[in-house]
Amino acid sequence: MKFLASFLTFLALISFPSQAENWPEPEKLPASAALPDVLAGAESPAEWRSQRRSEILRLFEHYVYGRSPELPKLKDIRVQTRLKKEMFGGKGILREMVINYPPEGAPPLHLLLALPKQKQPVPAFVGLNFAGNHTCIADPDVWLNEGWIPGRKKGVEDHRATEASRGSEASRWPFELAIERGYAIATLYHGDIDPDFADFSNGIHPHFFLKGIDEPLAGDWGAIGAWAWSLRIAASVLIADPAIDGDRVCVMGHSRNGKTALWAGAQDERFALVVSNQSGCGGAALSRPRRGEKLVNINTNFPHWFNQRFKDFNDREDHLPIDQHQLLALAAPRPVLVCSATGDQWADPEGEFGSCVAAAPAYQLYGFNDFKAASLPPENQLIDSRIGYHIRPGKHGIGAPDWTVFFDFADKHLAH
Ligand code: GTR
Repeated sequence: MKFLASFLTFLALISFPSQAENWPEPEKLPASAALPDVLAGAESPAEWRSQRRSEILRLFEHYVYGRSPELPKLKDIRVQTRLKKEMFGGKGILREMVINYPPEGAPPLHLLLALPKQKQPVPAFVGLNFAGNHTCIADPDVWLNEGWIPGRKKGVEDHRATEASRGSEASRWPFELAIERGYAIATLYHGDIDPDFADFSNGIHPHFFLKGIDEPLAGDWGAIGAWAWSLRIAASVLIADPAIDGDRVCVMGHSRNGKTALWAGAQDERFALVVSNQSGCGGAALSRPRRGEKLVNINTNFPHWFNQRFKDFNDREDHLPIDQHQLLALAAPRPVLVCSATGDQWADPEGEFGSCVAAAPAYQLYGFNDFKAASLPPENQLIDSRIGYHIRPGKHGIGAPDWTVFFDFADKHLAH
């Protein structure tokens, strides 16, 4: 079996030459307690873009999230509107779209979109939800998801949604507030493309396995990679939508979906702004300090989120050739906002803040006099430089007050 896997890896390398990096196996990488340098000598945006940025991106693919297939072309994406109606006291529109994309048989995505009713195109946030679009608003016309749903969610029986789950996560998706603020919100369920459990026989992954193999190779994408891919497909659809301002599509996410938003924003520069809400380990939080959730925790509890190589850094964080500040740096020069909560030490607010500090050189290269804060700001005080940071009191979660911070940050950075 081991021989077969090595042979298939070899085949993958010759068929995808850009995968053929000559990087050492994780166990051969040297230890360094210091954070890896963001710029590594890049002295201009041109040097950053042509060399260092792409190197960091490939390092994250290789050792952390895995490599994703090429994004489907817009002409191959089919969008059907299954719901369109006026809502929110006549001030907004609610739409739901079914998105099909290659390869043939890939699981369809369902994109729920709430937007202000107006003639001019509006800026939009797109983010993944945890349990189906029907949980994001209590509306009988929204599609009741028919796929696998995590069992611990309200109104879920045997991992299937019931009518009782409609609107159960509505507090996380303040559509009316968005409409008042002049933004659209689009959301899709991450389980549409890959249900959140450790099994690679379902969702999108098997569509890309090499013939004769039914499990991921060391460098293949995990769930976060697949979820990020679905956000990028959604971005293609939103950018092409005449109601949306395609230059102002922002990607956001909470927790595991925050890790995903950062990875999607890093790979896809069509996202004009990136928001991470309490994304923690494998998201905005640095891995080296080993506070809160550690690699060994995340890789044990969620073995399907990252690629297989990432596990080789369990309890060996110092050997990582990158750290999470470089994920933020990949958003440069686009605005990126990192939000923490004091009561969410599992996501390590200090490590999330430390990432912002260490990512700043990439922004400074572009002339942004960025992120000068040396210690955590007081609660509820937004640092609104090009890298933004905010910490609020309270626990792990997301709601209207968090979105208010996102809109304030976007207002400042995306104003025309
Ligand atoms: C936790 C996990 C975190 C975070 C969170 C969530 O159990 O340890 O990394 O992703 O779940 O997504 O709510």
